[in-house]
Amino acid sequence: YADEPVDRETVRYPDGTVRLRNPNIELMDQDILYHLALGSGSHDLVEMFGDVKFVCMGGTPKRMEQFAYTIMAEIGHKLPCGTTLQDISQFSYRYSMYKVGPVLCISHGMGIPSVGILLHEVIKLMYHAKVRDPVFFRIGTCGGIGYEGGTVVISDEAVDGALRNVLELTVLGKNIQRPAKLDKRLARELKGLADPEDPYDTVTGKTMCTYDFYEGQGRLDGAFCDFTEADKMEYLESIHKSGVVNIEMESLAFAALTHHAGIKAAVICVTLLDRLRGDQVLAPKEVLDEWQQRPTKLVCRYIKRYLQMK
Ligand code: R2B
Ligand code: URA
Repeated sequence: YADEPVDRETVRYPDGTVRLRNPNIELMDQDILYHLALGSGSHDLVEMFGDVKFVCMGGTPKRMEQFAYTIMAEIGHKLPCGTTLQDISQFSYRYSMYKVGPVLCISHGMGIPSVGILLHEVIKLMYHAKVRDPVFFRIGTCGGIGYEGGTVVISDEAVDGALRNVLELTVLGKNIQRPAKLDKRLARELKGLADPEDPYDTVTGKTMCTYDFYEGQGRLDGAFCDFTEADKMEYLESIHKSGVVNIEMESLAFAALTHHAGIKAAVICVTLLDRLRGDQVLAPKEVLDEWQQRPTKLVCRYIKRYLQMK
């Protein structure tokens, strides 16, 4: 597969706006972003989204709505009197999208196929809206490998269940591979924003991304299980030795598709449990809710810094 760095001219116009690596799109009369309930013919996408700088994605609609309100307070963004935030993609009944000034907050659902479809449409949205050099974040949850629940993990690399650093996709009956690379500098900058006073650890490492939550993550508690506890522990210990610090289900597509588009991206997840100690997510709901705020704090700090520097 092509592993050369993405050449800027391939992915940007001279003014820094996103250029698509698909010649078909500019030849179309209109492009319908079906799963977002938006279209280049039906909406003025430049007017609606031209000022976007950050795209923040996370699994659930509720969490992304909460994140939108949090970032609104953090950056002091005001809504017109008497209005509330609207879910722009409400009528897709698939994903939810909120816009707070330069920040777009979108739910991506669970797993590589769901986040993959969304990324195709959001990257096209960046192109139609003529957005310049956007930065994408995934704010999520994961299982820790050797880290207790509540630890924040910044990914510096994404690998699949067999430790391969590529996203594999079957296209026209052939398997193609795209390198799953994240922006290491962005990961370092985020790590630098962790507060030593935080009552939890923030670590950086390799993230494993699987196609399943149960058997695919070596859980013994799915509806099916054809391996033993000893097999599971041998696998988890071996990936731990290879530098894997957490497991989740979207980073591979997130890293590969943003890298292919030349978009800077980072993945920040909170661990819900230490997989070396168990399989079930046992923490009470209020604790889980508080833990899930932790990755958002880093992203808020990053966005605020950027906006203050402008
Ligand atoms: C983390 O949490 C979800 C599974 O519970 C999945 O979307 C992921 O990556
Ligand atoms: N999300 C995952 O994908 N795995 C876990 O163990 C917890 C959250």
